[in-house]
Amino acid sequence: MKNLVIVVLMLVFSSVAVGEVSTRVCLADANTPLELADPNVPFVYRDIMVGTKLTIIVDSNIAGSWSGGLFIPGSDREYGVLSGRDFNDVTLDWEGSHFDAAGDKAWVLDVNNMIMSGFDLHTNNTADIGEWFILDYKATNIRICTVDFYDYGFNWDIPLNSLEFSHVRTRDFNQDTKVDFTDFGLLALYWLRTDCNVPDRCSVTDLNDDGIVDHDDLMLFTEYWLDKTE
Ligand SMILES: [Ca+2]
Ligand SMILES: [Ca+2]
Repeated sequence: MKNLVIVVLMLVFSSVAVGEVSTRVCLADANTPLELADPNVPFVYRDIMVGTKLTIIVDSNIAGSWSGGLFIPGSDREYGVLSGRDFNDVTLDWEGSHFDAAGDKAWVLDVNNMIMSGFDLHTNNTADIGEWFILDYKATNIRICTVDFYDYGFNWDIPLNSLEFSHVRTRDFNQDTKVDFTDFGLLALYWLRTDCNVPDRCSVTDLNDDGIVDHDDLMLFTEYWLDKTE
C-alpha cells in the first residue's frame, strides 16, 4: 500500500512538472530573446528604455485544452501596457494573438478590472505542442513593471510566475526608435549646459537628472548605443 501511495505521488508530481506551458520574452521582432539581468535569476530581465516594445510568447510542450492569462497588476499599469493583435469585434477575440498550434477554437479575451489588466488565453482540445499565443508589451514609464503569468489549471489566483521589466530613461532622444549618431548629436548640442531643468531637461539628454549634460550622461547614453526600441 505504501509503495502504491509513493507511485501515485510520483505520478502527480511528475505530471505537474511535465505540464509545461511557459513564457518567452523577445524583442519586438518576436525572435531575439530579451536577456535576463542575471542568468541565474529567472523572469527578471535586463533594463529596457522607456518606449521599448517587447513580445511575450506563450509556448507549450503539451497538447490539448489549456487556460491561463497574462496580466499587469494594480499600479504597475502606469508603467507598462500589454496589447493583443487583430481584434475581431464580432467574436471579441484578439485573433492575431493566437497561433495555429493553439487549436481551431483558441481565443484571446481582454480583461480589465479594478485589480489588473491583461488577457485570458484559451486553447481547445485540438491544440498541439508549439507556440500558442503572442502579446505585445510596451514600456511606458520609468520604474519596474510586473507581468503575471497564470496557468488556471495550476491556480486561478496565484501567478505561476511574474515577469519583471525594469524601465530606464530613453536614449532615443529624437524618438525615431534607434539610438544612434542623431541622438549623440543632440547630447553634443547640450554638452556642458548647466540649466537642464525639468520638464525638458535639455531634450532629455540630462539622463541622470542633475541639471548638467556631462560625462555621466554620456556614460549612461553609451550603454544603449545602437539599441532599438522596436
Ligand atoms: Ca534616435
Ligand atoms: Ca546629467
